[in-house]
Amino acid sequence: MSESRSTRPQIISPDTLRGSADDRTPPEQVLTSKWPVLHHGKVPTVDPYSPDWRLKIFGLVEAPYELTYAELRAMPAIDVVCDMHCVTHWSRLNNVFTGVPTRTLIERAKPRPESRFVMCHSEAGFTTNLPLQEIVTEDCILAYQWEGQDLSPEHGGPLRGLVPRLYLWKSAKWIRGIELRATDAPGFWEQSGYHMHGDPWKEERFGW
Ligand SMILES: Nc1nc2c(c(=O)[nH]1)N[C@H]1C(S)=C(S)[C@@H](COP(=O)(O)O)O[C@H]1N2
Ligand SMILES: [Mo]
Repeated sequence: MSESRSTRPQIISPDTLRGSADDRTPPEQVLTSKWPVLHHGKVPTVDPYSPDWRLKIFGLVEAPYELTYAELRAMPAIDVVCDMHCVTHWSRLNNVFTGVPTRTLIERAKPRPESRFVMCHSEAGFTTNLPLQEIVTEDCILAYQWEGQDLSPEHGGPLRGLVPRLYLWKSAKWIRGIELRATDAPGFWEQSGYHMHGDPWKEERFGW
């Protein structure tokens, strides 16, 4: 029988080290042990092994490229231990996600020096924007597993962004691309008034 314990490197997201559960709960958030499902629109049907599924890293880079899902799954992965905070006031502590570090994926495309922001692109046109520096911290991954199981379609499977230090709307489900940019622009929720940055500790919920 094979050993099921993970031998992957484990990264602890720094906000999980703030102390007690209370200390780890940002202002005006309520803890839940369930994992709510939240998104705009229908859960897309995605076959990541179909010939047209590709993950694209593009935009203001020297070397844009695409990966098949099999190529992505073959890359070195890490486990990230993190807390999740949704702007609708629920937080869930102690999650373990597995995936490929976003920093590795982005560095491979050789961002031009003017690149300072990213736009994440998902199925059905969903987007979310972030400062480049926020998506290359060591606890950011493109995740395909949660607690050792492949992510369910409801939670963004086959692949989602994970940016644990910011509100969860910055963690794009069903992600298909990361675009490097010189300037910031509002993504899907940001166009309806959500914050451009989204730090839960500063309650950057709305307005920009
Ligand atoms: N593609 C896509 N990703 C998305 C969203 C969405 O509407 N579409 N909503 C975001 C919001 S507001 C939250 S709180 C989280 C919820 O993730 P969960 O359903 O896995 O809890 O997904 C984020 N990612
Ligand atoms: Mo959210």
